[in-house]
Amino acid sequence: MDQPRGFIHQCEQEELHLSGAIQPHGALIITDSSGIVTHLSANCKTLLDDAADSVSLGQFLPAMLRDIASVLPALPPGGRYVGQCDSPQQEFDVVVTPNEGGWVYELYPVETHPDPMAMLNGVIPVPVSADELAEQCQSLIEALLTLSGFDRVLYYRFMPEGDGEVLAEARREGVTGSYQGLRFPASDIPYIARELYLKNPWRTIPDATAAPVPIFAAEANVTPDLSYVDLRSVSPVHLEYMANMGVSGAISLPIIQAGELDALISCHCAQPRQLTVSQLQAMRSLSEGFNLRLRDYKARRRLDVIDGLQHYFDHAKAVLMRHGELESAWGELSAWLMDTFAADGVMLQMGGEYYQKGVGLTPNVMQIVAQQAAQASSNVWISDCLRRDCSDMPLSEVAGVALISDLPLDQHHFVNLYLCRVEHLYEVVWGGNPDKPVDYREGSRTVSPRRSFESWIEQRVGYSRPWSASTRLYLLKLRTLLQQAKSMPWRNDGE
Ligand code: BLA
Repeated sequence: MDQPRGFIHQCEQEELHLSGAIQPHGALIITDSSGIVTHLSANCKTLLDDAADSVSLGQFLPAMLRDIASVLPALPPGGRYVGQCDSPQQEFDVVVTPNEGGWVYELYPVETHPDPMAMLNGVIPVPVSADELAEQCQSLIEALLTLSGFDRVLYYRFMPEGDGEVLAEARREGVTGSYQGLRFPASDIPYIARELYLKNPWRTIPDATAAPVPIFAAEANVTPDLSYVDLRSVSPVHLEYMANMGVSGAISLPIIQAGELDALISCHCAQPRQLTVSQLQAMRSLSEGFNLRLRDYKARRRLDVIDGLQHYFDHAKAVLMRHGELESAWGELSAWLMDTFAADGVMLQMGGEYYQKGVGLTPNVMQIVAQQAAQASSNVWISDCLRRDCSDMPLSEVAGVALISDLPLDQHHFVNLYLCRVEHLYEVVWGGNPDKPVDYREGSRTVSPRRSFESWIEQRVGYSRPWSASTRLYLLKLRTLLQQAKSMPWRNDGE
């Protein structure tokens, strides 16, 4: 397949975790396994020294952190310590994560400790319909808007091809402009950044205008891995993106389903705004509550589909039983297939022979599609845009195909079944021109993000209606059924 829309190689090159700097709203200390400091952020002196004893490279941790250090060995593997420490002058939120045998300490000076956990009351049931799910999603982001005191909260869901769509939005009174329903290209959040959001409970950028703070290392040339460090400094391209959106403060909360980044909850504030770790934890608890209900909802939907599968093919089975072979069943079977899969045509290729009902592919196009499908790991291949997914695709009446391939007919011949859909013109509304996700600065090879997020309408040409998410499952089941139809017990010859 072509690279997804908006994928920009240069954006994937930036090693975000090795930025060698942090944001200035906190301080960073890294120790080795024996508690000796190997790295320090340059602001440690100003942020900590007034409040505590001095901290230096090559020395033991300052006394104010030693109580915390003593409990760290009891953390479960990969666990994260979240707590507080204080000195006579200053309180700190402290987050500690394991790092190559040692530990990374993030210290955030705090004024007060609000009790945001008070928001987390009430048991919310697992939604049973898509409408209920949407309602809960809206309530979630409204609760997050209140809890965060931000201007705008968006629920941004990723689509299979990597682009994303704003499914829900909540705005503080008086905040104008809406992103609801808009789509954004994959390159707005490079894969390299998505990987980091899979590893962390949140990503905060309290002040996009603040200058980054370098990290000093005890040994020259040892750049620390900041994959698990929220203080990590922000990519310059993204800072520009935020400025273009009029955003100074941002929080992202990942929604992870089956190990994959399913959505990001993105919070915007026009003014810089920093929350305490306990406020972030409360936001995370709310989003995780929704995430669990989303998981249960998806699991229930999957079970419904699997249950339905038992009966879904009863008619096709009866037709195949009656005829005993594909060829003579084709008349009835093809009508059923077109109806069931909302196809405009269906083609069966058996060795050199073709059977067709409705619109179909020319032998040349069929070959191109089969070749493309052969590169996939499964015997089911689905495309809603052949022009995008197959190289050298000539003009074709068929825009989208769902294919069951390589069904063995006998030792030498295979059957391919093509479900075909014609072109269906529709509009997609983007937040800015997705074909221009970047502006190349004049005379420079560096990229900078697009400046406008005004709705930009794309007329989708060359696409069919999209195939539903369960099409793959249905086709795999159909493949098994067709395979059984060719084996003896199904045939009625001898009866
Ligand atoms: C990060 N881009 C992000 C993040 C979001 C977006 C949410 C996570 C960090 C954050 O919370 O701000 C994008 N924000 C959006 C989108 C919406 C939104 C789509 O509110 C929709 C309403 N960005 C570009 C280009 C590049 C790029 C062209 O537009 C690459 C050259 C990079 N985006 C980029 C990088 C990060 C990022 C590198 C990671 C920033 C970091 O964590 O340091």
